[in-house]
Amino acid sequence: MSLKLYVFPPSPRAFKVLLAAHQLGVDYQLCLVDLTKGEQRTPSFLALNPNGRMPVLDDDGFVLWESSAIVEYLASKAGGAWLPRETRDRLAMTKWLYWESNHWDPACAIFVFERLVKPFFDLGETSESEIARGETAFHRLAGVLNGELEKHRYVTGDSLTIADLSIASALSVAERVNYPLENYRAIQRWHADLKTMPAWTRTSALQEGSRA
Ligand SMILES: N[C@@H](CCC(=O)N[C@@H](CS)C(=O)NCC(=O)O)C(=O)O
Repeated sequence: MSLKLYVFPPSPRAFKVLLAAHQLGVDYQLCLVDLTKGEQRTPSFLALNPNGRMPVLDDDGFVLWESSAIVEYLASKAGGAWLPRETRDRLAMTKWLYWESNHWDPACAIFVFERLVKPFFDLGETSESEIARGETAFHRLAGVLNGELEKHRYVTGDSLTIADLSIASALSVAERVNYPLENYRAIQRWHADLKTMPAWTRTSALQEGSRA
């Protein structure tokens, strides 16, 4: 198979590209980048991504890093309505991919680092001041997302898009990192909805299967 995804499946950022591949029906070969063994720092991996981070896509020599770029590429491979042709329609979706990369992911990453990565790599105690910083950022963003999801079923409207898949991926570890989601009923409804998708189940199985 020519399309390869270099991933560490326990990570929500790996979940994002794997979920997109599964939901969009894009075949791929999974290439494990075991972060517990430092495989992101090997010369062969750094030749693919000089940032030393996964996920990375390699489609027959075309190499992409940054998970949102990978998800967009998968959408272009899948065709159909996954990557809207009309500029305004496309950007109404793309803005959420930027929002996810620039705001949502960094806020969620605080919880993931403090409550998942630290115990996983034995990096010390959870910092309550970091969790407080995460909560401030999270509430500001969750309020925005919840408000949109009160208006329609999915993030951009009544149809599932790659924006939903990207933003929801941080929630793949929601139970374990305990995001403060109690007051966001629309996010809870949307998350529960996405969890019923066979692609979500398949991606979760990969995430769970490679947990230490
Ligand atoms: N903005 C990047 C973030 C990628 C990223 O930070 N990946 C982390 C794991 S979740 C990584 O590979 N870290 C390895 C390291 O920093 O050594 C994306 O969305 O692809």
